[in-house]
Amino acid sequence: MKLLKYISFFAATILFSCSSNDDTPIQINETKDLILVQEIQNEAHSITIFTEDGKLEQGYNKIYFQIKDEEDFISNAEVSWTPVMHMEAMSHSGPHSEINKKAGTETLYEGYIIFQMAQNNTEYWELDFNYSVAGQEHSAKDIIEVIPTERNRVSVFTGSDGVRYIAALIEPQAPKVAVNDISAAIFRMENMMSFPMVNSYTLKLDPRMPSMGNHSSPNNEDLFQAGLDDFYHGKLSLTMSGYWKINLQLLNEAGEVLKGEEVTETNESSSIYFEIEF
Ligand SMILES: [Cu+2]
Repeated sequence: MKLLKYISFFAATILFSCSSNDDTPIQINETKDLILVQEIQNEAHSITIFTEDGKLEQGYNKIYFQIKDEEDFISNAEVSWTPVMHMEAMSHSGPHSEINKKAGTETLYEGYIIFQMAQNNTEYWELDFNYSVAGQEHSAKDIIEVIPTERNRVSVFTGSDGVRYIAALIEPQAPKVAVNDISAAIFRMENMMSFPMVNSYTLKLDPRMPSMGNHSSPNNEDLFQAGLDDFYHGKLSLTMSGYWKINLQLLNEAGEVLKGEEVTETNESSSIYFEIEF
């Protein structure tokens, strides 16, 4: 009789935990490959921010978030965001995408931000959200942590045309000994808060291994906008693992070099580059 009681207790427990799981299947499914970065709250909602590795770093960051009230996920918000770096002498933003709902999900919003600088002891980034839910305007903001990267994934420079540019490496995220797909985004700095994407340029690449006589690799292809998206796409050939310096030259639509130098016997590296180590 006692045994039967135990069994029915277990059965009830299992039944209960199954039905309580059913209340939150969306959360479990839609963020299961992501890691929580931070939660930002206001009077009505909490915004939970995720990335693939749980970090925000200098350079390109693909970012996901959910908005929820006390009970439920908000799946139909119109959202915009602005990253702002508060520096000692001034504040500025960085290149950032619009926000879209991730295809095939109910609760996940997605976008990207390029942090052209990391935080330091006295200067920090803040992320501001503005959004509307059923015609009601809301905002939320908080300080975020933007850590420096060991290798250079973003380059900020002034072109021979006097324009300030930002070039950010997007992929490869996991480089291999192979011909890798490489992509990058290029922006110009219109002012401290506005960074439109630059179109119809060329980003020439010349990957080198400085530790091994500065050797290059065959079958690289320069980066162009291929028409699939606004990013620049090319091929990056890595013939062995280790540290590679990806020397760059930025050319405008007329083919004029705006920044960067060819690598030669006497010139070991370009003044603009990305770095990869794997
Ligand atoms: Cu800054």
